[in-house]
Amino acid sequence: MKVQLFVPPGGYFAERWSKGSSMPPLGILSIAAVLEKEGVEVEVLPADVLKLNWRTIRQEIKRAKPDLIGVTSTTENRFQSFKLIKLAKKARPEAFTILGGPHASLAAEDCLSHIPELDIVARGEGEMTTLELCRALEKKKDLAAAASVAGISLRLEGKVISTPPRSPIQDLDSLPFPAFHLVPFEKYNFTIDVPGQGKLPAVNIMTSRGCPFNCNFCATPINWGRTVRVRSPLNVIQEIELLVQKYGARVIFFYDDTFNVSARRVEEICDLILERKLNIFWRCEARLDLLTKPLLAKMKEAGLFHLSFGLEAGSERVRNEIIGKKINIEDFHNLVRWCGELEIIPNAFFIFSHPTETWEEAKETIKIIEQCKDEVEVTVAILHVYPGTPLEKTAQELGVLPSGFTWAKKYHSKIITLPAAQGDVPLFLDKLTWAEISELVFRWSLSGGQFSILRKIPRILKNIRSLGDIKRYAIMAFIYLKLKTKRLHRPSGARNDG
Ligand code: B12
Ligand code: SF4
Repeated sequence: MKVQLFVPPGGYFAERWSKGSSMPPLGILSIAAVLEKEGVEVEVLPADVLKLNWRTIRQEIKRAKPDLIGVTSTTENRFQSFKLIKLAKKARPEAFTILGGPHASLAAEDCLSHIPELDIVARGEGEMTTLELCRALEKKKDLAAAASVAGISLRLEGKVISTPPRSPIQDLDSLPFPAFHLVPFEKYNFTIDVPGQGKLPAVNIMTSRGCPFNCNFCATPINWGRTVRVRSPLNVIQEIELLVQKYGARVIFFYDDTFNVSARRVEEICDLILERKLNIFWRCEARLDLLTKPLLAKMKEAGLFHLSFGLEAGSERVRNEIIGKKINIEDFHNLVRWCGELEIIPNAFFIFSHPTETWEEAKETIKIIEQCKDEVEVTVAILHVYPGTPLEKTAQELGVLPSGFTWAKKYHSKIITLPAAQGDVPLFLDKLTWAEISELVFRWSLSGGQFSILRKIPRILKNIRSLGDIKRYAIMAFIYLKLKTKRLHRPSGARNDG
């Protein structure tokens, strides 16, 4: 069996994330590592950094003559992934096509029902699924042979069927490290600015899978499960040593959904970083209520300089009852204070337009942002709907996703998207008007947030598809100008606490 695994061009990495943050795709590199270890011939083609276009992708497929062609997908880049699957089938009809990643996992039947060129969807973890598929298809080059493999959906005799879910990999240490050597590592331009050090070469790493929490908009508890599986501290350190020694990493970005789910494990990782004098800087994403000041001090000593966490909403009702975040505001303020004392950059995530969120409640969020903007790096987003999440069900009930909606079709007149911002992913709008949402976003950006409407104008114009889009962007422009004028005419020292 010969396998080719693709990151599609455009979308995911190539556009929004290309300037200094393009990073290796850990998912398909982990699959490739397992295949390689088991003697299956595998190639990884990240079309983004290899700058492959549709023509050169076709040539690569014709050259390699693979038996299985796999593509990774997120909801944001799904149309590029679908296009690649279609192209692959056309270029090599005798190969099986397979789609994996968060989007395909959570919308498997939707993908298979609408894309005839797609043979298989891998749901959830792809390492063992792909290996077992190779073994099954090697024995018999017939799609029916794949039906014995757990964790897939496929089309058999015109009907989409799903095999039972695959049990999660319990021992993550048993997996080889991602096959970084299969991608042109030097082409990844991932650097991170470290205070006092400038931009340093960085690498992404995942040390756990799953999240015990259950926020309504999040794909992780469904995709990875609510039982968290963790790699041992030693195994993590060995990967960091490889990244430092072989790939020149100076900054490690722990992308775990909840890096600090076990305080003890974080402490042990810190101890090993210090004992082995790795001399790295690192950042991570954490649950803010699971941190204590002593643990944070230890993390700082081991190189932590930047800490991201979600508060999501200022209103306690919205945060805890609607989203299910279960976070107290006191824990947020304590953490911000500790970060200040320890010289760690706190980075808080907020989202506007939750189900049932009123204007008064949304203003509680902007009030917190304006209060803490000098000490905290703030990231804001408008709520988007992703497949498989509890929010998707709410969106269906409220008609935000109309009946007949499919993730596989590019344009649906009843869906509101901001293609110039977060791709073709539906926005969730409930109680807030578009003018109110625009005001929230611009109040954040005018108080120091990084959102430049001027920079986005060419993309906005390129992506306009309907009268509704024109109306929404016009409202945004009007609100922006109104706030900007108000700001210019405000007496110095006046507070914006509306
Ligand atoms: C790192 C990361 C990023 C990085 C990506 C860098 C990179 N090169 O990977 C950056 C910062 C760019 C990013 C951006 C965004 N991200 Co992000 N990101 C992540 C994060 C935290 C880790 C990804 C990762 O490395 N996972 C580890 C690997 C091992 O897992 P994996 O990629 O899923 O792969 C496994 C399986 O999915 C499967 N698989 C994957 N591909 C394939 C292919 C085949 C053929 C097969 C068989 C199997 C298979 O097998 C793999 C091994 O088990 C995930 C959360 C998570 N827990 O995964 C969110 C996540 C992927 N991001 C998400 C989102 C929403 C975003 C943003 C929209 C955020 C924003 N507001 O801007 C953007 C959109 C980017 C885009 N255009 O798609 C969502 C995606 C939901 C969805 N339905 O698509 C996730 C799941 C977070 C969440 N909990 O909701 N992200
Ligand atoms: S948003 Fe974070 S805490 Fe909430 S379920 Fe997702 S990964 Fe877990």
